[in-house]
Amino acid sequence: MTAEPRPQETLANLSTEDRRFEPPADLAANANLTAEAYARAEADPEAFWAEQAGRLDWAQPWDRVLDWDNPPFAKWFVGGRINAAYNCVDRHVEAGRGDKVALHFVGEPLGDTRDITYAQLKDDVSRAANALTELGVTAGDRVAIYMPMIPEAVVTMLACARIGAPHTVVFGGFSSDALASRLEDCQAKVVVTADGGYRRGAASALKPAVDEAREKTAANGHTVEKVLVVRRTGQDVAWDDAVDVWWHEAVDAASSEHACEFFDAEHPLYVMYTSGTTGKPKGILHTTGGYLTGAAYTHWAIFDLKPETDVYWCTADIGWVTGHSYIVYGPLANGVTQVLYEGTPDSPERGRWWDIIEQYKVTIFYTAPTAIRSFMKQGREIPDKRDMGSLRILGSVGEPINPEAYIWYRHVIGGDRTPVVDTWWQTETGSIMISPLPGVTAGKPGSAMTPIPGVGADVVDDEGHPVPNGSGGLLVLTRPWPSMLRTIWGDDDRFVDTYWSRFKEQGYYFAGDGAKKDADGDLWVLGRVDDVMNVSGHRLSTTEIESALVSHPKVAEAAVVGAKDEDTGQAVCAFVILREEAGDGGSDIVAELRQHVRKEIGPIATPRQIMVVPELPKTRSGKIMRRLLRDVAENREVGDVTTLADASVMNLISSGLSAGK
Ligand code: 6R9
Repeated sequence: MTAEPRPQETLANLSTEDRRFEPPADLAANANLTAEAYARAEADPEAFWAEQAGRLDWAQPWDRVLDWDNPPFAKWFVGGRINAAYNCVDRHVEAGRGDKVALHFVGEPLGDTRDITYAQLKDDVSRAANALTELGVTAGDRVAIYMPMIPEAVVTMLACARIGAPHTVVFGGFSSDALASRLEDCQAKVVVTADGGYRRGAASALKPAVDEAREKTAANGHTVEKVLVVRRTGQDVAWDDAVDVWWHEAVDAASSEHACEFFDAEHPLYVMYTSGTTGKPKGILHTTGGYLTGAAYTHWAIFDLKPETDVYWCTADIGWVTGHSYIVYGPLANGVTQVLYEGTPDSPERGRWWDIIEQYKVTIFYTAPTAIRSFMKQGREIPDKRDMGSLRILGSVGEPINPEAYIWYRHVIGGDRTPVVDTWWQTETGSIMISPLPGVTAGKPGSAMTPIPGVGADVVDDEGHPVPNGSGGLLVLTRPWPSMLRTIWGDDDRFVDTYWSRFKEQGYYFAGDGAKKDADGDLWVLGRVDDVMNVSGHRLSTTEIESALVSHPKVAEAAVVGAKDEDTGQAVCAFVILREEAGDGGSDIVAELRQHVRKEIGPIATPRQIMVVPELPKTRSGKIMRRLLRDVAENREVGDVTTLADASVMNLISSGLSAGK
């Protein structure tokens, strides 16, 4: 049954959420995947995955779908030969779709737009492939990419794939230290960068960080041989003739003819570093055939993609896995037209995203809950001024989406026409694993619902037994899947330890997330297990309490951490940002919010402390860095802030707190 949308102020939390949204009838009638796919995939997963691999063009077909003889080291589509760039570009041109727009590039400066067709993209990728070869890159060499969200970043990734050189994209907001450690870990031979990029109306520099990182790696004995530099902002850059090469000289002069070589299905495609909770970042290795199969299939199935008519937009950065699978590899393998946006959501003004949707008539939109909540904070007047009637499917990724944010997204952005697909996956999984299907599933706000056809997932207890409906436990994937990580770069032992040792006996992949099954057996991801608190022996989810806080009409955003407590083991500490219209919240705001959580979840969840703050510390991919908030809550010196999108946020929080005391 489709529930009436309720106003955003309505109280709701994960425990009492009972709204359901059926798929729109016309979408269901024309859906790419229907309910029958679940049983078919379950009956013979390998046959199902082989069918999905058939979406791609192979130079040589595989002789074996899965080699799982030496678990957890998987080989998919054994013996097959394929080129990822050929599949993302050439084959569309060869099929007569060369004039179709691949990328509607929207730069941050107003009016800085460029449409790039598949035929142009093919020429650009070929030129870049020739230029990289000229710089000495051969199959197997690693190329680091440290760039803003501009077409050249996409072109470089595909050029690397085309010549079999695994890329490692390092987010442009990362520091030179973070860049240096990644360059060293994967021994990158070449770095592709830009002089800078645009952020919030100003040019910010990138090249100096590359210079610094190169010095640091040199001091540790690793030489980056060449740096290829795109001129984006025109700002002054230091130049070393022996190393630095301008893109507009090397690439523009290169030939647009490039015969592509086909590689083994298991040839490394890329390494993506994840921000591990502690210690050295993990270089997650993805290979070609299986990864591309997973990205193309899920993008087609979960967004019900109609490549002829859809205009797709994913707001992720390509420095994040979502940008890899759902800007570059999935959408381009599927030949859709998409928007590529360089900037921030609110520059030069707050309606920028909605203007882009209106202008390009975007039909499928994929973003993160953190963005949705910040728009909620600004109020619906801004999106309401735009016509977003083109939208037909909305996606969410990156963290659990609170029911309130889901409802607002569906209601205000989607005009109540659009299913919301809450997609659970990880850098390690390569593609979406758990999600509703927009033409099949009656969505529940806040639930990622069920594993998609082909994927096996479950929630288990500490011994690895599936928990009954109505209970919580640990999220596992129960069988291998094509886009699974193959190892951690250079560290097979850590790969086995981190993901496969906890449920070794069962052979399950341990995702590191807590989850619960509701009465219907649908899955609710509760967040990282290290974000699950234990208060007086009770398991409490940070997400659940955050949801309760956000359901209060005065609260825009909330982050909850468990801080050490003498009495209860851990205590709940909450950081909240108030909605603009709530002003300072009034003198009783803290008591009011504590009472609210008490009422919503129960006395056990009542925060010991609630701190009203102007901002929350977030990574570039929008994840709240709870580790830093835990430092504040436990009165420690704040730890490493290098992966924060904006490192000054912690000062803002600390100074705000001391001023308020
Ligand atoms: C794609 C991506 C992975 C972690 C994952 C989980 C959280 C992602 C989620 C979600 C609840 C969702 N996560 N999607 N939690 N619901 N729909 O985000 O990859 O950066 O590797 O993060 O993000 O905790 O384990 P990555």
